[in-house]
Amino acid sequence: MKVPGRRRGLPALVLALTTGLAVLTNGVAAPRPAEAAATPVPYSAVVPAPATAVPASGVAYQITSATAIHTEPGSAAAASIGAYLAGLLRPSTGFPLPVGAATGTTPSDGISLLLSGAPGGVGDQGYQLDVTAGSIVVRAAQPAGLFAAVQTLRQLLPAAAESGTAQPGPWPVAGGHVVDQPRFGYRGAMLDVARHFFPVATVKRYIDEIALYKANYLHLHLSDDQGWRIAITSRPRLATYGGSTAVGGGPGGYYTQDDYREIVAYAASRYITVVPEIDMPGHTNAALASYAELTCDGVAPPLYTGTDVGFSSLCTSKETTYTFIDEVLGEIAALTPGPYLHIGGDEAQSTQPADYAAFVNRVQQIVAAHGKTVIGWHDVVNATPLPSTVAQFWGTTTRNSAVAGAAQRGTKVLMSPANRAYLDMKYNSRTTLGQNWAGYIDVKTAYGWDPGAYLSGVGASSVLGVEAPLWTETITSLPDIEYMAFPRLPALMELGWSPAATHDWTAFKQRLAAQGPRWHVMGVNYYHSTQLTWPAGS
Ligand code: NGO
Repeated sequence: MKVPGRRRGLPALVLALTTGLAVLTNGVAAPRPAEAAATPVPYSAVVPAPATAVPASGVAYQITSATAIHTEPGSAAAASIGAYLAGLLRPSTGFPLPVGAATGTTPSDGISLLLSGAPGGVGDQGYQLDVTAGSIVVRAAQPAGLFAAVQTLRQLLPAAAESGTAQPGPWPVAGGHVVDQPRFGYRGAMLDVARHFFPVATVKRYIDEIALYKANYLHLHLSDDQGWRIAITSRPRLATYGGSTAVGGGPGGYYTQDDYREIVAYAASRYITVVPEIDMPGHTNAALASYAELTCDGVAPPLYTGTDVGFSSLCTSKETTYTFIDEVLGEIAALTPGPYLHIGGDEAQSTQPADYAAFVNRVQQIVAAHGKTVIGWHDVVNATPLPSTVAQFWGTTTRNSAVAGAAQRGTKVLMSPANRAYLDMKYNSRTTLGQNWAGYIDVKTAYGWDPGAYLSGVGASSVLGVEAPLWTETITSLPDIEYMAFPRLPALMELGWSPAATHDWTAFKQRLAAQGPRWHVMGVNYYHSTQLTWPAGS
C-alpha cells in the first residue's frame, strides 16, 4: 500500500539546522531567524496542557555541557528515568549529561528528579516542575510522576532536541512553576495487531510515541477473525495456524511469549501498562479454524481474510470452550503484570442474547480466578458486570441506556466513542487509509467533546478514562499507524489528562500545531490537518 503523506529523512533536517535554514512543508528551505532557536518554548505549547503552569517571564534554564542529572537517592526507578532522559538528550545536545544520586533535598544546579516534597495533590501520576535560571527540579510522589514530568520537559525543549544526531542548540527551558496531574487515571491507545500483524519494533516505537503524550495504557487487540497473535503453550495451533494470515491474505504473524514479555517490559519502562485483549465469544474465527472442538458442530471453518464482522462465535454451550478460555487467559494473565484482561465481547451477533450473558458472566469468573479485572467492549453491560468490570464505550451516540444504567449501578466506563476516538476513521473523504462507518474525524472532532459529560447519565465520576483505538483492517505499516494517530492521538490524550477548564479549541490548535516540528524531527509520518496552522519546520 502506498504510504500517504510524506516522511522526510533526517539528513535534510540536519542540513537545514546546521546551515541555519528551516525546512518548510513544501520542502523548500527558508532562512531561520537567528533568535528563533534561542527563544524558549512556552508552557502554552505543552500537550496535554498542564493542570497549572505559571511562567516566570524572562527566566530560562540553559542545558549545557556542564548540566548533570540528579536523581532521588536510593530509587532505582528514579535513576532509570534519569538515564532515559539523558539517553533522549545526549544524541542531539552532544553533552555528557551524567546521571547520579542527588546529594541534598534542595538542589541548586542541574536537573533533579526527586521523590520528595511534591504537593499532595499530584497523586500517583502527577508532578511539580520548577525551572529557574539555576536549576530544573521535578518532585513527584511516584516514579510515574517523574516520567510524566520528563515528557513535559521534552516538549519545553526546542524540537531539535529530539534529533538522533548532534545539533547546534542552544537548549533553553523557559522558567516557570508547574503543578500537574491527570484528570483521569486511564489514558490509553489500542493497537489492533490481529487484522494486520505488527512486529515488536513497531509496537515499541508506538509506545515511545504515545508516552510523549502521557498515555499510560497500551491495549493490544491480540485476536480476531483474521488472526491470533500470541503463542499459547497449551494450544500451539492458535498462533502457528490461526496466526498464519491477515486481512487481505498476507502472511500474518504472532508474538512468542518472549516477544510479548519484551513488549510488556518496554511499555513498563515508559510507565505504560499493557492490556491484552482476547476477543470472545465473537471475532473468533482464527481460534475456531485452529481448534474444531471450539465450534458447536465440531467442524473447523477455513481461515478468514475478509473484513466482515459478527459471523463467528465460540460454542457457548460446550464445557471445552471454558476449559480453553481458562487455559488461554491463565497463560496471558501469568505473562501480564497489569491488572486488566480485555475479553472483547463486541458484536456477538452469532450468539443468542441469553447465551451471551451467561458466557460473559462465566468468563468474568475465570478472569477473576486468575487475579485480573475485566475490561470488555460496552456490549458486556448486557450481561451482569462484576463491580470491578470496566465497559469500554465504542458507540456513536451520546445516549446508551444500558451503559448509563450500568454506570448508575457502579460500572466504570472507558470512553472510546467511535465517531470521536477511533483512529481508524478517515480524516475526511480524501483520506486514503481507514474507514468511515462512524464518520470522518478531523482533529477538531477528535478534540471537541468532554469524556466526563459526553454520554448521557455517565458523569465524570463513572469515567475511568479515554482510549484511542486503532483498528487495522486498512493499516499495514508503521507510517500508516503514525498517519492515523497523529495529530489525533495527542488530542485524545489531552482530553484524558487536562482539566476540563483548559478545554479550548483555539488555544489547543496552536499547541498541537507546535508539535509538528517535533514530529518532523522524530520522523513521525503525521497528517498535516488543514484545521491547524503548522509552523515552519513542520
Ligand atoms: C468495531 C468493531 C471492530 C472493527 C472496528 C472498525 C468494535 C469494538 N468492534 O469496533 O471489529 O475493527 O469497529 O472501526
